[in-house]
Amino acid sequence: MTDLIATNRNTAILGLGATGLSVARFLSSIGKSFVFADSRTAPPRLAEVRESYPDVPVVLGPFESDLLLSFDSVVVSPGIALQEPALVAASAQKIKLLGDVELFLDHAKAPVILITGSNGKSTVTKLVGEMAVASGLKVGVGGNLGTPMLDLLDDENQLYVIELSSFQLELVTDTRGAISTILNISADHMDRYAGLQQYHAAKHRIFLGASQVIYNRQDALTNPLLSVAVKLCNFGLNHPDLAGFGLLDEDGEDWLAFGLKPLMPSAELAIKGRHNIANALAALALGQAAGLPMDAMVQTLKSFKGLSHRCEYVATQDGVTYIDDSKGTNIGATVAALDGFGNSDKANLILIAGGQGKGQNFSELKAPLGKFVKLLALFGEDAQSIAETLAGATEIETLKSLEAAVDAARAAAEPGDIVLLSPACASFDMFSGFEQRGRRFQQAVTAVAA
Ligand code: UMA
Ligand code: ADP
Repeated sequence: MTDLIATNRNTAILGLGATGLSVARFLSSIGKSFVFADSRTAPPRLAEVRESYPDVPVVLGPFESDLLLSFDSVVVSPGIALQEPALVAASAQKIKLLGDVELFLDHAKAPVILITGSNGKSTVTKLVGEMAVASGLKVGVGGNLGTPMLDLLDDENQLYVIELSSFQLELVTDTRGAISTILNISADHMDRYAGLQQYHAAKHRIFLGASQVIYNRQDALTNPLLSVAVKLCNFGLNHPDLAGFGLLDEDGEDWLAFGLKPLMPSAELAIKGRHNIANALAALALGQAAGLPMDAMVQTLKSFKGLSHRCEYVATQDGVTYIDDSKGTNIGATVAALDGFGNSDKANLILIAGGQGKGQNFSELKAPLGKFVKLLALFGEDAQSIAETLAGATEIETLKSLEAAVDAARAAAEPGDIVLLSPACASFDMFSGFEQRGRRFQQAVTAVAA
């Protein structure tokens, strides 16, 4: 560490991932010097860092508790918990801890929409981005979705649509007049938080300093505790109030509506499932808050087919349909997928699940499993403990790999059934991320037909 103390650089970037590298590019662009530190001894992007920043000191390996005490500020990557002793020590010494969100909001010159929630963030972020494009705007779309937000900064942008995780929100103190929403809250990342209350508190930081707030009127955990000065709008799958988005019954058909005004039949949405109707309503509310024209937004809802690995159709083989919901990485998402595809008259689903359970309480899956699922094929790090928790809810097999789980599902499926990969778990025990897990599922399914 002495090498760090000896430098005259006063900003440390913690984490050599997508965020850390975007922060480095940004600080370089405004002429600021920095050092890097990562708690891993061989972070995957180390070679890239050495090549791009040959003169910048890099400290690797577990953070020592006094690592950061010589800096004025520390930009913390979202994957690093604030309970890390080096960060606790720095905070106690009044060293400024910040995330990429603060740097981004300090420098964004166009209106910003901020989107968080336990599920549906990426879908809504992409949808609002497409609505903005259809309205003729130059828009930057990213954040937790993939492109780090600092890489989106462009003075020609007319709008930013940013997905935020609870991790990214932990250090946010002022969103500087953003249009902010929490789509829904159900337990996730319980391996990082002491409980739902702490996770909820992190999410609610998205409302600090917001100019307009959109909340889910059917999910009390999303309701803001705010002063009346902030403009509020809400959405939900029930009848809308006069200033909200919801569903109206028009001659026996569900229509998306704003107040008393019907906008389009829900059957014409290109994205499918009840949860996606909620996502569409949230996107309309956000777009309206940003001044997007209703016509362009409705046209987008009729054409936007959704993102890969979110309840994505893969194939039908021997009368059995295969669905890839690899992005279903928590119980709430998997329950939404089971509700969407399940037949409550006769169990028709074979669910493939498992991976890293992130400290969730899997007994919440018992009721939907009993209702819709004829076989649960489990694989991955926490398969055994999940199987023990769910014993008796339905038939359960524990398999060694995703491919073996697909084989077991295929053997159990009958014509008319649906094989659904919706793991309710993180993928990092076996895959680089949910995308790779989804691709491997699709390969295992289609390999048989080839
Ligand atoms: N890590 C260490 N030591 C370090 C730094 C990181 O062990 O010093 C580990 C973390 O624990 C984590 C991994 O490295 O396992 C990556 O962490 P990171 O903070 O370096 O991540 P980035 O590469 O910067 O990517 C982050 C988001 N990742 C996380 O929050 C874990 C990406 O979201 C996001 O797309 C990217 O910034 C750009 O904004 C991914 C994600 O999984 C998709 N998000 C979680 C989710 O959606 O559930 C929150
Ligand atoms: P996120 O970015 O929050 O993970 P995504 O839009 O990528 O959300 O969707 C992830 C998964 O969550 C989807 O595969 C789907 O099963 C589920 N999902 C999407 N929207 C909702 C919603 N509004 N409520 C519950 N589950 C949802």
